[in-house]
Amino acid sequence: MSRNMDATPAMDAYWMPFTANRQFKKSPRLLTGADGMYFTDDKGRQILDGIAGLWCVNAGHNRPRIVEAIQKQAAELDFAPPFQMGHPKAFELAERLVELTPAGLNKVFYTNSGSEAVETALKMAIAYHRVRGEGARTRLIGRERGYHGVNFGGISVGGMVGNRKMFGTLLSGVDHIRHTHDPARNAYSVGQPAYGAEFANDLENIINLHDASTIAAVIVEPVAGSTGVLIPPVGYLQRLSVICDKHGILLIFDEVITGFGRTGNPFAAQTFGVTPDLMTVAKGLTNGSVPMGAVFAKQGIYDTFMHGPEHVIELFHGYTYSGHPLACAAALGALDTYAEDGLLTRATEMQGYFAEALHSLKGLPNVIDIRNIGLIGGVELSPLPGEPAKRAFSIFLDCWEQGLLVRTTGDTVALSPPLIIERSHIDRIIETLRGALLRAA
Ligand code: PXG
Ligand code: PLP
Repeated sequence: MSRNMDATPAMDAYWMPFTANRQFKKSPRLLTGADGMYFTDDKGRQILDGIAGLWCVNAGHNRPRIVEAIQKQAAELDFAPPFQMGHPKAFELAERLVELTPAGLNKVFYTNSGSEAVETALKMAIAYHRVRGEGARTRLIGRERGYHGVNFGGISVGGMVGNRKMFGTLLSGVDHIRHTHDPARNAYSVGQPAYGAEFANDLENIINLHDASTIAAVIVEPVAGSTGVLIPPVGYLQRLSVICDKHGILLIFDEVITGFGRTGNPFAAQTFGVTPDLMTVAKGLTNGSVPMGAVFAKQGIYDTFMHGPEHVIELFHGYTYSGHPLACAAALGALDTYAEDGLLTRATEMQGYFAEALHSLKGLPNVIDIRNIGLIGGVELSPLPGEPAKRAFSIFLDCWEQGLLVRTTGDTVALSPPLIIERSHIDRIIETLRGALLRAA
């Protein structure tokens, strides 16, 4: 049976992720092409990409080096088993990546997504302590409003209620520190908010409750993205790191969103001057082109596992597609593109203009806070009474009609444009958003 490829496709069978399926299927938004800063939709409209796809297409869409690398790799080596075997690009990529990471984070473990990177990091942390003879360190500490993907470990340490409440009892032995969002003191901060380093002391309270000898790791996003763009207060991450070090607890930074230039450096760890013990990435690793994630580990963590008979597998963990040849080729193409265009530090150049434009939305109807760092922006709206998230979603729909893609989470509109963005694009994003906010009033 043939299908009419020009018409809207049948939509019954596909159960869409994180989507209001029934509403979408009544009024679909279909993307059919992309280039640079723009998507093309099925009606031939150009849509300005205000969110780098989903915080991932950092170099813009369809970059030639990445496209060619994928095409060439597919024709050369489609798949290589990753267990007890290797292929050259997996090693080459790891060497290239550890040139970019903060000093000390020089081992790379491949996954296929941010969610898998998170599971991997959590398992590494628990196993590391066990191998060292501290097998009682099994507790994992996350943070309220954290997002660490959608697998069981990630939603257990995560702190987004909607992502947790439907899924039973989750992992046991997990606790949470408070989030750092404090609009009473920090509303409309430009860049890092001044107040709230003391939120890190929550970790001391948790240690007092459970004892450090039971705690394996703490995981936080340096900048919480999915929960509505929460920027770490000045001194907060430093304090968290000091407390972890004092008590032998591993610090995990989840840099799935912040990695690969988003905050003005290759990694947010560099922007904030704090090096974690483990660091998860995904998204920008391949410029969003082929699914891939990774965990970076400190040398000492890797070395801890490298004991015992040499023929024995040191870490019983891995994915069929860990270090997939297409993903490695795409990532190498992405790193070349980032280097050639200077993109991993470009947010530093653009953030001043971006911040000023974003904060010009202050005072518009229903705007209650504006937050920014690097090329990340958040505009928080007051919720419609009794209908949380609806106001922001209506802004999203209006922007889409005007040819701009933004992202909303709760009642926050999030921006994370490709790092190739020019001032004229920033102007258009902000003016479109301004119009939508005025129309929604
Ligand atoms: N950790 C963090 C910090 C993330 O932002 C993940 C883990 C999971 O990655 P995968 O590749 O498994 O999705 C993410 C993903 C949004 C949004 O709208 C953000 C993500 C995913 C979906 C939506 O903010 N980030
Ligand atoms: N389920 C079954 C039955 C499998 O055989 C495998 C892998 O061999 C998996 C799940 C895990 O798949 P992946 O390695 O792609 O995560």
